[in-house]
Amino acid sequence: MDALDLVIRHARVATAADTFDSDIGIKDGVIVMLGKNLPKATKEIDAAGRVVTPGGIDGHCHLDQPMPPPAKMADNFDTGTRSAACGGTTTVIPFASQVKGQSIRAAVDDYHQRANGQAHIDYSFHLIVSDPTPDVLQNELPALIREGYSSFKIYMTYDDLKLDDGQILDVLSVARTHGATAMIHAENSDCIEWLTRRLEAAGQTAPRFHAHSRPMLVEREATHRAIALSQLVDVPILIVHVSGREAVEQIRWGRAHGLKILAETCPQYLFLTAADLGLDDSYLGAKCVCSPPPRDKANQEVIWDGLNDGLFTVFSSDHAPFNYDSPEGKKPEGKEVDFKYIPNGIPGLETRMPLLYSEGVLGGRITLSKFVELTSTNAAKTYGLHPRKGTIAIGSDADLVIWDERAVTIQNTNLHHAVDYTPYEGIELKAWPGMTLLRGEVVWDGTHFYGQKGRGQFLRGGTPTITAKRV
Ligand code: DUC
Ligand code: ZN
Ligand code: ZN
Repeated sequence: MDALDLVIRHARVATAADTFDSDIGIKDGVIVMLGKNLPKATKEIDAAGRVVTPGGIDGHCHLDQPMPPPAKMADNFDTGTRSAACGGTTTVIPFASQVKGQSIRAAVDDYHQRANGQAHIDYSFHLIVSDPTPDVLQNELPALIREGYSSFKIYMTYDDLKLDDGQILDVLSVARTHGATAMIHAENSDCIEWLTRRLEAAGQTAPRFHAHSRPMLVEREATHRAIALSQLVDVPILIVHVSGREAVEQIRWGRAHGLKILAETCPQYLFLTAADLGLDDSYLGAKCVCSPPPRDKANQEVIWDGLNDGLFTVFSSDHAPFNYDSPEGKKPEGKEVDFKYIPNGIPGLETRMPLLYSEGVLGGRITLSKFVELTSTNAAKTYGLHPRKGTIAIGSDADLVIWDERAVTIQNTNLHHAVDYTPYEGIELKAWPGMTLLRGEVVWDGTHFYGQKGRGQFLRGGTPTITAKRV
């Protein structure tokens, strides 16, 4: 064989299965050798004493997704993937979102235009199905699944996106027949509307009341219903962005009954609480308005337990980037508005991996292998990207993170997204990616970002290779 392009020496390699000491030999962007004393390569990196994990896969993030005006996402594929890379993520899966009345194909074509030549890291697409017409169900979706758009999100809330139970059953049937992964946003829409009307009537419209309009009960009820709908169709589902105990209990119940319920959670449910939406009527709480809302400290512990014991299969950011001080963001048309008009979502692509590595692995809450499983391997398996992505193995893409265990304080000025705040400002971490490699090339060295728009490749999704285990 010709000389290796790159050897990473003396790495403490972590996969979802194992942790072992090895050199990593890379040729043409692919891992071709693992072992000690690998032959000399054109380029060498000494990773002595440092952990090397697979690059992160953020299986739930929103980039340059068309929004109802005046809202506009702050990150596009350029700034979003730049930020992801600097936080150790090498693949993102944002959403091609169908607008009601539009074909999904049109949404996919438009989304490719937005991504083409812009991404610094690899990317795949989920679909959002908001208008499951007969043509969508019988023709469009099956064709798109065959072409590698094999996962889609459906919503039980949000007027412009939500499906009723019959529509959900129709869409789940397509997922079953054609082997796609259905992700479900589980909150009861009618309860949210009813509570919102009551809060408005009482003049309770500050950002913090967003959390009051979406208590855990509304997530619990919808989670239970989603599980029942999945059981009726006999198809696996992935409940996304699970926030706390009540939804967790429903998922545990489903799993205990042998139902195929996968689950995702996000950093905001470990590191934020409803108090971050404000204790008074200050508008600053708008920065943390997301759905479901963050809960309380006790619920954070429930989420940690679920990460540790395998209830959660994936840990994603749900990065939904809106500037705080912007008429396109949290202040629509420049105004401090009632909570129901605040665009939902918080930024988190860059901080997802460091937060979980620092507080999870170094904080002694989860093992290194569990970290790899949650941030990379299981997303690759869920969306049909494994083993090309999501592991450190011969034949896999050389998407790698070399970790620096050092004190870092999260400050928005040091992040690389285009959002004017981070909800995690001031949190002290014990680690940050010292180097991120995409297919063998250094894209982040701990200080500098080596961007190359268009370096990121589009990845077709495939058949899931993960099953929900009893927990
Ligand atoms: N909730 C979502 O469902 N999507 C984006 C952001 C959010 O808060
Ligand atoms: Zn959602
Ligand atoms: Zn989302």
